Amino acid sequence: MKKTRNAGNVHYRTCCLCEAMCGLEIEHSQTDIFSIKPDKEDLFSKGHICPKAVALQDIHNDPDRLREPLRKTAEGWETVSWEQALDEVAEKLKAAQEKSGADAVATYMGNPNAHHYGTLLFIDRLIKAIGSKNRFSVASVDHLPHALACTLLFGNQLFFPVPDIDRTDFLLCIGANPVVSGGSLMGAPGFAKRVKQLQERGGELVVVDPRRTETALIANEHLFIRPAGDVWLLLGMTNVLFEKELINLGRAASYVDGVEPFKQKVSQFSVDQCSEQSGISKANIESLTVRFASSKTAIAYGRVGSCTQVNGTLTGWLIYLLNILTGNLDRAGGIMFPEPAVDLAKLGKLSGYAGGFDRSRSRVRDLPEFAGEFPAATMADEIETKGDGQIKALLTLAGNPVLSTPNGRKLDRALEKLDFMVSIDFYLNETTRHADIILPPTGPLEHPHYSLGVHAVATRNSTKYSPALFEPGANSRHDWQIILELASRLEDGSVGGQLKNKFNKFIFSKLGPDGLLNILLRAGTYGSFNPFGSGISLDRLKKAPHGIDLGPLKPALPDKLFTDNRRIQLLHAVYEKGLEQLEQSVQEELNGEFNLLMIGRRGARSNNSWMHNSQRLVKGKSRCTLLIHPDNAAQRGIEEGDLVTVSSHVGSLQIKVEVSDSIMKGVVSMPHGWGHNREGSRLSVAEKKAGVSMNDLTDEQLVDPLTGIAVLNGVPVKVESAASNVILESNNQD
Ligand SMILES: Nc1nc2c(c(=O)[nH]1)N[C@H]1C(S)=C(S)[C@@H](COP(=O)(O)OP(=O)(O)OC[C@H]3O[C@@H](n4cnc5c(=O)[nH]c(N)nc54)[C@H](O)[C@@H]3O)O[C@H]1N2
Ligand SMILES: Nc1nc2c(c(=O)[nH]1)N[C@H]1C(S)=C(S)[C@@H](COP(=O)(O)OP(=O)(O)OC[C@H]3O[C@@H](n4cnc5c(=O)[nH]c(N)nc54)[C@H](O)[C@@H]3O)O[C@H]1N2
Ligand code: SF4
Ligand SMILES: [Mo]
Repeated sequence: MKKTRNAGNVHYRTCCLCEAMCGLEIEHSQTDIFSIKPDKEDLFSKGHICPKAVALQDIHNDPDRLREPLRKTAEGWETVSWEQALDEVAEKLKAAQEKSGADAVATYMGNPNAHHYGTLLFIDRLIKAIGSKNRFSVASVDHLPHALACTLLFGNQLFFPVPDIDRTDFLLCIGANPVVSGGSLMGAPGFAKRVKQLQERGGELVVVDPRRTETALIANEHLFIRPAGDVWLLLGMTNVLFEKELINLGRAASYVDGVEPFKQKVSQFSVDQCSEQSGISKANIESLTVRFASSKTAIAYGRVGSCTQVNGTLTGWLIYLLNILTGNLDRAGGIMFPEPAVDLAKLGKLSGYAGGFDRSRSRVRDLPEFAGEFPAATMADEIETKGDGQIKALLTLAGNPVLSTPNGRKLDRALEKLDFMVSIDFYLNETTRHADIILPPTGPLEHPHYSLGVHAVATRNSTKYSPALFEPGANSRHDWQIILELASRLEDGSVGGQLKNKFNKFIFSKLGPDGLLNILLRAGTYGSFNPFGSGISLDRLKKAPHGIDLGPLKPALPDKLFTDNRRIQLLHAVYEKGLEQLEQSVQEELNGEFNLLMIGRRGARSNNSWMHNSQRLVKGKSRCTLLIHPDNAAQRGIEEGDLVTVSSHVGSLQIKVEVSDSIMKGVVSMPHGWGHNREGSRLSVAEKKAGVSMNDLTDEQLVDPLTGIAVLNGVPVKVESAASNVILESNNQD
């Protein structure tokens, strides 16, 4: 049926998909969306938008999106009522714990949770009600090294210094591609435009990446770096700082400890050695350091490529140190701490989520806990290895670990061995197909939105509330409602416990996320409980559909530090150990079979693993390709568009190649989040453009041993022509 336009219905909201927090203008009727455009008046994003936001309507309308709880039976999936589904889930989880102990139930929390204030505000109750040590999340395939550094340096894993890109003179971008990603731990809509402004004011952007990325293309300089060589570049740079007496802590000198001991530790690495190991010439390391240190203001920034790699833990830390040693922490144009309307870091501290490291070890591989979680790279081991503490049941919440964690095939097999699995998710996908019960929450346009998590990492202070666009169906539940329903069914059954439980249930479900948000806004820096005052409150936000600007980032240290003594200690045991191990490590020559290093690549029309069911995003030629340097292609007799076999220590797959000198010699790149052709999923569009999963090649045993952060970049692989393979195989059969 042709849609008729009903002009006048315009809804403003913040896109919930990534950290750029773009303001959207959605033209709609009661049931249909006519258009999704940038909200030019949005005070934070100022008219920026990307193709993914337009696809929000496809998620909303997707016939494959689950709208009722599903239960797996021998004959296939059947729909069940919410009460029945929730009761059964609670019963099965309790049974697993009664039989095998509290740790028998594991949880895995995925990326979209970071964008849901309802989940962020209420998840603590479910975690505590389950009370298991076996907790996993996306942090250990994402930003764990940054979060650990923030814990150790600044006292809180949620207290991130963010690049003040609009006032800087120099931006050093290491292993991030914000032109495509929108910035991460750096909410930066319209990044390319902001780089142009930086260059117009005489500043520079330097990109360090094994691929000439979309961000590198607009940079003043791009340096190819050997995968995982960043730690050497950074050690080289800090050494040059010391040698050339360019250390200048500025105001931070009064609250930073450990500069001298740090100098001692790093001086054992010569700049020559650093150059050799990173693949960046000594002259380039020196020039970069001098330019960085002599810029009026400068930022060193790193993301996914800098931390999901074998030296990720040290790299994440050294990036912050480079800022501190050059006086760029907590000053305009450097890295600064946002002052959000609701302070996530303070909330985290209050509820016991400020960090904590190595307080326990994982059972099978002895990997350290961080912030109460074990590395996702060992989840399959904990399911498969018998003994006390073995995982028997699993709850996944907004996560697709089969496609997003290393050696996804191993996890895929392990999930089949569970006694029980429940997924809170609205897609029947590669992971949730293993569940016994799926509890689907409302879709992205059916609930209000407040960027509680993302305001905390934004490049400017602002606040905005978006109401729901569409009423959720009568038979649907929000994530937070599902979480609370499950929590109350799992909470302590003693008399005292029951009373507390009833009280909690009453308070929380009465207030809901909005009631709680209102209290937190009023209690926050910009809020007030005076009903006649002008302080920020939910009511005030509701009257400001384009958001409220709260100004540029402001200096906040040392007062806001979460460390016990309000000081920053540069050196910590884990980093000292890392430096010792690094000194002993000689870079292994890539010899024998697996002689290329594979890295990742995010695409503008892709959002991790879960938006490929939008025809609008996946149409056209496949973007799931392997990038290879012309020399490496020629050596293997491979040409543009050929199908090749890529193998690693754990698996092998076939993929088409793009031959290009935008990728460094010796390195290949493919995107993650593809591989949608698994039996039993229900993704009718994605299945036709399935692609292959990069994480069928990444190795779950390959982690940075300091923290267990997964190695998703710098994975040794072999690439050969699939055609020659076929001939070889048929030759063998002859
Ligand atoms: N379009 C789109 N946007 C997204 C997402 C998405 O899937 N699609 N995902 C969102 C999420 S969850 C996140 S966390 C952010 C991530 O945001 P970014 O980190 O900005 O995004 P990536 O594309 O992963 O960038 C990593 C870069 O590191 C490079 N790299 C790989 N290995 C190394 C190395 O050893 N050293 C160095 N120096 N560089 C290396 C890669 O070539 C790549 O360019 O993006 C968010 N935004
Ligand atoms: N090789 C490689 N692997 C990577 C990366 C890489 O760069 N390279 N990047 C890593 C990074 S940075 C990240 S963040 C992870 C992502 O890893 P995950 O979080 O495990 O995976 P996503 O693809 O984000 O899947 C999100 C899931 O949540 C569901 N979902 C979406 N919205 C909602 C909602 O509102 N409520 C609920 N309950 N469910 C929802 C989707 O259907 C999907 O199943 O992948 C990591 N894996
Ligand atoms: S850049 Fe991020 S926030 Fe902005 S429209 Fe795209 S997905 Fe949404
Ligand atoms: Mo991420």
